Amino acid sequence: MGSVDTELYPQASGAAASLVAVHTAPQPLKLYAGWFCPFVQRAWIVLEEKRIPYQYIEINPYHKAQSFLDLNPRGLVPTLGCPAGPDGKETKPLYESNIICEYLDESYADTAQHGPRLLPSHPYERARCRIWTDFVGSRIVPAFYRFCQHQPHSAYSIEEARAEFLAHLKTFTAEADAEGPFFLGANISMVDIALAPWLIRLWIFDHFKTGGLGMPGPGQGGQDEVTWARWRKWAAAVEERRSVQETTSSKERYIPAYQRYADNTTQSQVAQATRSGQRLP
Ligand SMILES: N[C@@H](CCC(=O)N[C@@H](CS)C(=O)NCC(=O)O)C(=O)O
Repeated sequence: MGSVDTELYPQASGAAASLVAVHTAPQPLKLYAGWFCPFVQRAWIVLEEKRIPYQYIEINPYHKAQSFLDLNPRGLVPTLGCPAGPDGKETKPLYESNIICEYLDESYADTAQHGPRLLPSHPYERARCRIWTDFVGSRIVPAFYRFCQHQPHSAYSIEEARAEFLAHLKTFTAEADAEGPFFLGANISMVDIALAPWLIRLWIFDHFKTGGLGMPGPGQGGQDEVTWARWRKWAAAVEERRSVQETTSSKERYIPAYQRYADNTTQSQVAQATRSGQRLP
């Protein structure tokens, strides 16, 4: 059953291929990645935002090599190989995209070298940043897959899946700083990065799903017009970001990968969890 997923296109393409090409040389910090993976893209965006030296290593996580399982028993990308030991020569693994992102922000904290921190320094702001990063992972991302994997025989309707997804985006946007353009204000932060990979994949609903994404266009938001206008401002700022664009592959390579989600045939752990109503891996 897993074979459908092992046939994925083997490497990054488009802008992401150019970025990979300049990150193939060995480095103490290693990103074990799948070019197609939105969770990987979070960590990859952080590496780029903070101008951290790293080596990009392409993995097909649906075809788990023992050497990869030795690093991450969950067998998921992203996995980060971190310099460890007294001389930094040992490599120790980390996984879970949001945790990797925080680790990178903390380890490369010199703002002169690595730019503004991605987690605010004030404890209250930092906690708020975590609430909404968690909201992305616990509400928006699961609703994205329920909508994407909806089938005519699903126990819920596509209208329900769409409404749930859009409602979560609205709740998120209503909490954003009024001016922005980013969630916390003028600077990009962890919250923006947590959602960016799914933002740039929203086209898949118009491409694959009857009725499409269904987000109201300019002037069509009714009583939610202000919120949707704020969403568009946020979305434009994130989509234009160099780190987001350069970690994105060509659309035609994503189409077969997401076809499997849209047809609900993929055996990825994310898809299986979605199908059985369980928490995402
Ligand atoms: N919670 C994990 C999820 C990572 C994840 O699901 N990655 C997918 C690729 S997009 C994967 O490695 N899947 C392998 C599998 O499903 O067996 C994270 O945030 O890093």
